[in-house]
Amino acid sequence: MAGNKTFTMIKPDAVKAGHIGAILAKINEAGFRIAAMKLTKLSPEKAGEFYEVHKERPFYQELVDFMSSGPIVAAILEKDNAVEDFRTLIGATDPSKAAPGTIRALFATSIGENAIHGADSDENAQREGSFHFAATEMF
Ligand code: IDP
Ligand code: MG
Repeated sequence: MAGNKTFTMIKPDAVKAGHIGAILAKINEAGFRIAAMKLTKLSPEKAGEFYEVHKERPFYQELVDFMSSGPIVAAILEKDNAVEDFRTLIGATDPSKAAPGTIRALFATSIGENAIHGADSDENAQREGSFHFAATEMF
């Protein structure tokens, strides 16, 4: 059975561009409840650890540099079928291939600086949520 929680980050490009409010509005309109949320900044070490699964990919260093370049909004979101429905809401990794109306189609500028992260499985949503939040910060 699909789980009801996912993990997201509004990435440094979208925070810098002033899109936090507009992105949260899309998330609310799509029926997600905010279970945890904070404005924070990843150190290069923490960004490297978060994206460890990609460490053999050619874009790894670029991704770590970008994700530690400025503040992000980290959040745990709740909804039935959360992981899959949130991936649909954010759209394809490459914004030029993202469906119209998706968060990446609206706010991303490139395949690297693509505005938002969404966990890709229930297992990763759990791992990524616990990476960012203590149990006392989850509601
Ligand atoms: P996803 O975020 O849609 O799940 P992944 O393949 O898991 O995409 O890649 C993680 C992140 O790495 C992407 O969101 C994007 O920021 C970055 N990324 C992915 N592919 C490229 C690329 O070809 N060049 C630069 N950055 C990339
Ligand atoms: Mg991914």
